[in-house]
Amino acid sequence: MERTLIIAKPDAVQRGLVGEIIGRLERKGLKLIGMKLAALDKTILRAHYAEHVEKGFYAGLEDFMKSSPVVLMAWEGFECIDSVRTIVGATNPRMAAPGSIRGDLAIGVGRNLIHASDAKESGEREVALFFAEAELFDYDKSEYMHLYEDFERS
Ligand code: D4T
Repeated sequence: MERTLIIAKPDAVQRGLVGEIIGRLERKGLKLIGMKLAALDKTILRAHYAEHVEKGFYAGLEDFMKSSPVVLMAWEGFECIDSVRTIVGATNPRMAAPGSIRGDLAIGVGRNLIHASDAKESGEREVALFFAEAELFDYDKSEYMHLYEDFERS
């Protein structure tokens, strides 16, 4: 099963949209395996956004990400990276499909509500960056037999 890191960004917390985001991922059938509120600092943001640190928008992104607590979540599911990226929508909310979180609920690129890992490797790396192993939970989800074929559940 793949893991993805979801960050409900400061705009999601301030706009009261954390429950909406969690609800959409729950309704898809994904499994929440870790969750906490956190204030992110420069060091962890620079590690998380390493590929963007030299870009023109980075300073504003870092200030924004420090402006309020965020909700950090780890979710698990069969090929969940792609399905979550589809639920989240395009980076620019104005181009995001209707029905996606960003398409329905956001406007600005720098206020796009949510981070979601973009590949299997980044999902593993990002979950490990924000969560200790003891903060992640392995448990049975009884609905799995109604969500997955056998080969998808292994
Ligand atoms: P994240 O990483 O937050 O899930 O967003 P995406 O994966 O969809 O987009 P990204 O990595 O390209 O951008 C990271 C983060 O930077 C903000 N951003 C991005 C911004 O403020 N201005 C910009 O021009 C771009 C491209 C939004 C998301």
